[in-house]
Amino acid sequence: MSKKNRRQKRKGFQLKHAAVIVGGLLILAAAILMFRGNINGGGGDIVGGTPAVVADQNVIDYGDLKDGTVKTFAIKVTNTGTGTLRFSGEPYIEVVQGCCPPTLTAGSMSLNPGQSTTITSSQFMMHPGMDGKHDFAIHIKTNDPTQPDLVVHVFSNWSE
Ligand SMILES: [Cu+2]
Repeated sequence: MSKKNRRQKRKGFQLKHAAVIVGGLLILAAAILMFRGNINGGGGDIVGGTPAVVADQNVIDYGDLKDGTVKTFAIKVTNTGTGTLRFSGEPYIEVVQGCCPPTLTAGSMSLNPGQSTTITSSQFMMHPGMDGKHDFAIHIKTNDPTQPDLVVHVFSNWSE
């Protein structure tokens, strides 16, 4: 065998190796893509589409309340859109009038189309000296492009 032949033989061997490595990487890449696809299929983001936030009530009006009456409220929020709805942060209360707002708890921070969650308040009541008219504005901030800050008002008027 001449020197030239031997060199060509080795070159062919290396090419074969490279082909095996490239093939292996392609299979690995395909496996990773399939694995990620499975994760998405298991309740992840809906890619594309537009989320839409809807609350089951936009105003809660307790009217006149006697001081010391214990109250709580729950607001059901539904994604009626076609994309995944995400809360930009925990829903919070802005005290427009009055004092002593309750705290809020959201069941879920991310909703796929058709899914709902409930925002629940802690128990609250007013006493003499902190009674009168109250207006709590509940801000529900999401990635809904047409309604990024949905506000639900909770009105109450307390007296002895
Ligand atoms: Cu108050």
